[in-house]
Amino acid sequence: MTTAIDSPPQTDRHVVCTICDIGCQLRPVVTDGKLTQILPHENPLLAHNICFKGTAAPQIHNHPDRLRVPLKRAGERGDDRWEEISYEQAMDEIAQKLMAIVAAHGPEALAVSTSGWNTQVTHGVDRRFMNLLGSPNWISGVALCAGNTAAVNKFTYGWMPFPDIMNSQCVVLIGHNPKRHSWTPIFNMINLARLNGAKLIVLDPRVSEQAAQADLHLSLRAGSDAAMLLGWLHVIIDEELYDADFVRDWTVGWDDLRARVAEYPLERVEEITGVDRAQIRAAARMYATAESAVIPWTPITDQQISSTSGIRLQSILRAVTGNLDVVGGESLGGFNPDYIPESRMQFHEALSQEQRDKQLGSRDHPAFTYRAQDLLADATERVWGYRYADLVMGCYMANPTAVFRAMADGDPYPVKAFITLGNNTLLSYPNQHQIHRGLLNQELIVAHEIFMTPTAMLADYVLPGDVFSERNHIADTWSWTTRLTVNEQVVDPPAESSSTFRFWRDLAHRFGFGEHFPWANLKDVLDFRLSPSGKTFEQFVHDYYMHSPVAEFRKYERTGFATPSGKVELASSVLAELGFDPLPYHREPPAAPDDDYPYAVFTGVREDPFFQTGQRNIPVLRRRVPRPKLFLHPDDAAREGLVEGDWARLETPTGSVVAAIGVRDTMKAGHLRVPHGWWYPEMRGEADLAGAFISSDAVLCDDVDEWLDHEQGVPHFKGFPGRLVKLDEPPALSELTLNG
Ligand SMILES: Nc1nc2c(c(=O)[nH]1)N[C@H]1C(S)=C(S)[C@@H](COP(=O)(O)OP(=O)(O)OC[C@H]3O[C@@H](n4cnc5c(=O)[nH]c(N)nc54)[C@H](O)[C@@H]3O)O[C@H]1N2
Ligand SMILES: Nc1nc2c(c(=O)[nH]1)N[C@H]1C(S)=C(S)[C@@H](COP(=O)(O)OP(=O)(O)OC[C@H]3O[C@@H](n4cnc5c(=O)[nH]c(N)nc54)[C@H](O)[C@@H]3O)O[C@H]1N2
Ligand code: SF4
Ligand SMILES: [Mo]
Repeated sequence: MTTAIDSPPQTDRHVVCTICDIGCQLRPVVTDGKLTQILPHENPLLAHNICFKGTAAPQIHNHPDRLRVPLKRAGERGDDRWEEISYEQAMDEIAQKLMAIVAAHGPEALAVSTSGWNTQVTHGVDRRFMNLLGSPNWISGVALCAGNTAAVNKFTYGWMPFPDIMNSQCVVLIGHNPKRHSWTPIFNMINLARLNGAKLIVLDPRVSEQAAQADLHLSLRAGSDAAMLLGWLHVIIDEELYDADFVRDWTVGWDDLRARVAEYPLERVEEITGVDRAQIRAAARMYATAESAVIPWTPITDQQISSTSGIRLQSILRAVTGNLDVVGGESLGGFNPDYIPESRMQFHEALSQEQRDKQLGSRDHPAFTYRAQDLLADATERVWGYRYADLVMGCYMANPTAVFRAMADGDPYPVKAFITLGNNTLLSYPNQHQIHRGLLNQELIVAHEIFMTPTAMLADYVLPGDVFSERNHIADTWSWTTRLTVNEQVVDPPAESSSTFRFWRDLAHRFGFGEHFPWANLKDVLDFRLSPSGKTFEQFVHDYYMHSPVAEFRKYERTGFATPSGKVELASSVLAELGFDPLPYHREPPAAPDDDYPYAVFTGVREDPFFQTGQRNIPVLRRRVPRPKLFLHPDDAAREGLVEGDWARLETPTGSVVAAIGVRDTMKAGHLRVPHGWWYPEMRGEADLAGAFISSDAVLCDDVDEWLDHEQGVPHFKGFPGRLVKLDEPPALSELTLNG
């Protein structure tokens, strides 16, 4: 327990923390109109769901650098010089400029990038506005995290499952490494499952915290997950460890799958993954023979060159081992009948086929674009009652790389207006230099932010956002689960700060779309979305702090699966129709480590005190990790002449970063582990864009086509070649960064 207090302050209100994306429900303490403390929930099932980022919410929400008034660019783009203007003036000017761009280049010249994790309150109205306007070019961090998994899961069984970890007898973590201060609720669930006797299998190149306590740890080569899972299927088929009844009654493509899997005998899988075949066999047996088993979602296979196959293989394993929609397995929840889903709010039916066809990236890498997902519309309607199932926001996206190319080079058409909300775009996708070029080439950039980030510094208008203590919300895990969790506004937003909902509503009214935006504020939206329950937001908050319908298992026996065949598609008809291999496969990246670039680099490491690119400006958190560190094995460090605390430059053919060195015997030899999201808020005014190019992992990774996953076009963050150059002098950074 993090909060040790003798007599807890009383609070009867509820908030959902959005500092990271797992959404713990917490108790706010308000003193004199300010959020002064955050406490854990008293429900014993929720009481451990809090981390030190959550308890730092008062320091974040009351931070002196919070953006409070709309800003208009005063110097050159990126100069970070501003004029304060009124909200109404900002909205009028934004609307006028956007109208002119649409008139000149068409509605597709607007692209939007948003997180949705932290702004939470978009309610699909961003898509509603874009669909009414005619732009299909919406992108998000969810293209690299869970949203793309959702889109690919739908190919196999028509939904994105959520694992019933606590009731499961076996938990498989594919890299994913929840910790006490990283995705705390999932960490707690895994611990509970283990107390109940569950086995833990971890696939991770290094000995992660989860790997250290696993029953089986498979230290595979980075980026070889699809091959590993093909090996598991090989064992499961060979030894007949699958659920034969389920396979017979509920799947299509079994014979094709068997033939494909036969191409991956364990000798081959051992060679690709570097893991001993006896261990591969042991893990496959442990998973397939467990009474119940889960493979919780992992970002690791979202960010690889074989991403689509890696995700599909997890879906296939869940299905053929009989773990779909059973207790201790993977629930296919469906929409909560009491709440109008975001998919309905988005109004995709308003977007014409002509505009859908222009969605950037959909020709070459269609998996999470309309082109692929529309092939599931009839099945989705049949099973789930709506033609659109935008699970985890990730099912109708443009391809980020294609959007940044269009922004930078006007190819295949110009994108000239860019709106970014709760997303530090410059650092949050691959190929940062291309993103930068794209941003410099815009006629209009609007950033909706709570702090001045490097991305916001490049904007024409910066609008101040609210935070979770300042707005009403119901968290619905983006339709991933059926659970509804209450967040109440407990303080007023500072000065002119307001929600992303208000931004879209006020823009829509200026564009004449007012009839489709009848809600005055978030309470109205929540009343509308709760209307199927017969309750208003106020009544709902009075009656519940968390609410889920009673779970129904094996729903597919009643409805079939939401795929074109109504079955689990082991061979995907959607992928086949799009001209891709309908079966999963392993693909090697175009370049392996060699004499010039001897290491396999994997990026994206999460540090406990920060969420993604955020919080480096919060002293209580920054003190815990003052500088970026990249990690390597002692043998590699010795060869490079590096010791703990040295500084080095990591170079790839695409870019380079500097970071301090951490030597760890838990690292896998030949691999480098690089953190995500570093910039230096304290260097604002001293370094270009507050040091956004010094240590950001986004500069390292290329996104030319041969480095992208075929079907989705996502980049390969897990195992690209790099080399180290020791720095004789520490880099020119601040005292804080260098010495903590
Ligand atoms: N404190 C904190 N917590 C967070 C976040 C945060 O920013 N801060 N972010 C949240 C978000 S959005 C996400 S997506 C999650 C991500 O969190 P995790 O899923 O835990 O991801 P990472 O910490 O990047 O890496 C997890 C493990 O993957 C291993 N790994 C690297 N490459 C490979 C590979 O190719 N294959 C396999 N099998 N393993 C590999 C690494 O060695 C590492 O131990 O964390 C969430 N939790
Ligand atoms: N290069 C690279 N790119 C990545 C990853 C990686 O490892 N490397 N990881 C990927 C993953 S797993 C994920 S989940 C995504 C994450 O992508 P995002 O969730 O978009 O995370 P950030 O880009 O850090 O953007 C969060 C921004 O939102 C602001 N913010 C926080 N709360 C609020 C709010 O309430 N209102 C408003 N308006 N703004 C707010 C913060 O100040 C911060 O600047 O990135 C993906 N992109
Ligand atoms: S794990 Fe921490 S940061 Fe994430 S939602 Fe929970 S308290 Fe907030
Ligand atoms: Mo993520």
